[in-house]
Amino acid sequence: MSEDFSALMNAHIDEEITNDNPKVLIDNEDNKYLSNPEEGLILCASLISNSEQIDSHTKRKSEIKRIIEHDFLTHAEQDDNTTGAKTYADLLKWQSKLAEAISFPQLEKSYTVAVGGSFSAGKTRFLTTVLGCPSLLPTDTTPTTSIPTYLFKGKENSIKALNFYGKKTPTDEEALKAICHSFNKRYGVTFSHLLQMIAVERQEFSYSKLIFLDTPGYSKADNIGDSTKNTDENIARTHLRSADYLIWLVDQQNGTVPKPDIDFIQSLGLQHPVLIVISKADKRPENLIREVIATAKVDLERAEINYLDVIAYSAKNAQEISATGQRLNDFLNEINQGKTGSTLLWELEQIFKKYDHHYDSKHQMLGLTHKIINELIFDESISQENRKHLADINQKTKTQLTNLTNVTPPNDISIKIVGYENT
Ligand SMILES: Nc1nc2c(ncn2[C@@H]2O[C@H](COP(=O)(O)OP(=O)(O)OP(=O)(O)O)[C@@H](O)[C@H]2O)c(=O)[nH]1
Ligand SMILES: [Mg+2]
Repeated sequence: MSEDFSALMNAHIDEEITNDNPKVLIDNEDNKYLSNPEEGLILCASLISNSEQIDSHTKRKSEIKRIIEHDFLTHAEQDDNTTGAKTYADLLKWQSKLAEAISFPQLEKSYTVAVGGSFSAGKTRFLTTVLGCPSLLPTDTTPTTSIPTYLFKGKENSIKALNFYGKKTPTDEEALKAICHSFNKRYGVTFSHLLQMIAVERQEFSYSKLIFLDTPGYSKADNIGDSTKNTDENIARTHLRSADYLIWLVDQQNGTVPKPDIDFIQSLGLQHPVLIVISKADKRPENLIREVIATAKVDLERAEINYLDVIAYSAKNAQEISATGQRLNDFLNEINQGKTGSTLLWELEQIFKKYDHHYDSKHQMLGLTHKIINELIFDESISQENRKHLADINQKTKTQLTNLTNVTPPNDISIKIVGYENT
């Protein structure tokens, strides 16, 4: 057996946590969820539990799930609409967006600004500093934020962890440190497969009409492998794609925006130009930081990235280095407008419009064939035998046209999802 294969087969032994495993012993951090195992257990139990009550929202969500997974799939299977698979994938994405909007209604009222970058680029510290609460979230030199964290100004000070069953658990800063960091350090467990998001609401945050999103570093070493898994890279990509605006952080030690970052940004297909921030600017003299900014601009232009600007920022000193020294603030004030309304209905309409397009063009094509054959049948130069063939073909075309009109119109499915006709 080759060395590599043997290592692979014994991977579970390497990872096993025993009393001798230093992973268990290294962390003596003063966190009540670690020092008091019962508190830790209560927190874990509540994070993993299913929603206790089936409220009207939960019922409606499962109804929509049934319509998409049963009604739509049955319809698509009986039909030859080649866009069925794509439409189904789009509907599933839409469904999870809807679930997020139901659990977290603020998302539909405000624009989201996501902060992305490689692991330990300084995303969390940057965001909490810009929002005026520097020590709110855990930051560290080891990977920390595996769960997308939404931060927004609101009427109360609260932290809620939302699991994949839709259950919200009110938590505190200490619990957040345990979830994002200490449990991992002590026991080697992460919660990213259980928690879909953490929502942090604070009265004192700046920018009342924006929702900020702190994402996991996309480039953690343990992400390499199965691209279908819910790795930090996939979590980051999904959330960064759905955000309205993106701020991308690059640690100043890179000297420019590294190629993997450029590739990742390009893969997001952004709707708005990205603001690039060279982070930890206090670690280099200002003139060298300005050189990094200039190099980054050249490299971004060469890669044809649509960027708003490149600035540098020190979260340690809460200070920006740029042409005006105010670029970040100006940008955030400019987009701090609030949304006029939810776009979910519109998005659903677009999904079905593309699906319907297949029927419209097929209808047109069959109609045209029918018309042309009709004209040919009456052409005197056509032999009796050919006329009979044409009549057969015409009959088939007619049947196809009738069948097309009889297929459950997809419109019915969209009405079922929405609960009324969305015109
Ligand atoms: N000197 C200095 N250190 C910083 C600055 N910003 C972040 N750091 C440090 O860099 C390390 C990583 O910071 P985080 O904010 O946790 O980085 P992150 O990008 O959120 O990390 P992950 O979520 O693990 O990907 C921490 O030790 C921070 O204290 C800065 O502006 N100056
Ligand atoms: Mg972080």
